[in-house]
Amino acid sequence: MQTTKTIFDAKTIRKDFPILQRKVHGKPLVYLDNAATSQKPRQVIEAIDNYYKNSNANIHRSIHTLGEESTEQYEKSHEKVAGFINADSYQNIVFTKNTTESLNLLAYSLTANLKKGDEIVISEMEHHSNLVPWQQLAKQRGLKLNFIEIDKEGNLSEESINKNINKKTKIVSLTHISNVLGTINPIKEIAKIAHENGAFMVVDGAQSAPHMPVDVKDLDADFYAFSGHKMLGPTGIGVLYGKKELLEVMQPFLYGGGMIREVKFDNTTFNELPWKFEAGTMNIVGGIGLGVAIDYLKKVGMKQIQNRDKELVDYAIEKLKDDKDITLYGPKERSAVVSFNVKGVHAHDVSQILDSEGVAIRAGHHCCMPLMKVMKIQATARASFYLYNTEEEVDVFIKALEKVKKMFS
Ligand code: 7TS
Repeated sequence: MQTTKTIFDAKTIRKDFPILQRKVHGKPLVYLDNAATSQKPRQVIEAIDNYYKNSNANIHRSIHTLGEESTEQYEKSHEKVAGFINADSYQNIVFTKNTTESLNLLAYSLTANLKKGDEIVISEMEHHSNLVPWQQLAKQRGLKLNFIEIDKEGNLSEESINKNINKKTKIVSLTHISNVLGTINPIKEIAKIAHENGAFMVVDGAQSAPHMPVDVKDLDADFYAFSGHKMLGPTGIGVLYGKKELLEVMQPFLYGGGMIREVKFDNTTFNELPWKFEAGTMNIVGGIGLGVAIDYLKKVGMKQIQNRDKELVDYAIEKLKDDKDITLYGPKERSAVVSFNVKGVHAHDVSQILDSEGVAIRAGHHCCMPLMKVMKIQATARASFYLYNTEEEVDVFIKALEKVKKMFS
């Protein structure tokens, strides 16, 4: 049997990312802030350039060559996204601005029938974009927002899952992977519990779509939200996957051009899926760029990317775990994220000193202020990896941390 195994070579992959050639403060850039946004390969950059140079036109309206080329490319991207997460068709794929907008869309459109006292379940580790929309909705509509607790290691507590999801629960909305702890949540098992209780399962896939193979059918997610910019695509393009029968009955989130079938002075009928949810001129080039990013990720292989992330994260943790000046956060089994603090040094100072060595990490609350409160800390420093990172870069990062410790000793 012929094998189609791709040989993973970060050094070759790096050549596709022009930005990785640049220097910061005279040092080679070591980009370890991938959980915030990924860098872009030249294939994506060139596709954007090529689109504006050759095919730019609005979609779904003009019957001229450019209009048709543009529409075809944009629609094709929906198909690519559907294939990437094993959705049935492009009709399950709504393009949005980002994960945040996808989740807000749900907070508006999925909740029309909720009554006072109905419950929504999220967790203590949610990003603000999977917390604030539900919290504000709960306040406005008299709903109850419950939080699944995390255990000491940084996993969702099984006991708390079972306690919080019950017959009063209408929506369970959880992150697949924590952007702070790297925890990989057992979504498939939780979706089963949600469904047994008659609730919808919403998944925040901002950190999982870029880093692991995702099969929305296997997860049995009712909705799955993610952002193009964290997975080699451009900023300003995001995705909301939804089961067709649910999207069909949901009211649109935004009204206007493009999302209609027929408008009369006193009534409007809406377009078919997914266009019903894509009002106004969309981020056409962003959608096309995301399609090219997906081509790139598929060529490398999501399973291989997941394995490579694990190699890098294990390598970094192995170097940090016995250091008495470093506190590490998060479970052993994790995605490509290492959150930590250096004894006696604020995370922002850690980040600033690392930057002087060319190393880009993020420091702060990572848009998870309630999680910081649970962990009884103000902030963490966070290194996050992706397919173009190397062990040599991890070594530079570790060496830069030595400088931090020396400066503060
Ligand atoms: N959900 C999770 C789990 C995230 O990590 C992020 C972004 C979002 C939602 C929001 O994505 P957006 O594309 O709509 O902004 N996380 C981060 C981060 O960890 N650092 O910067 C952004």
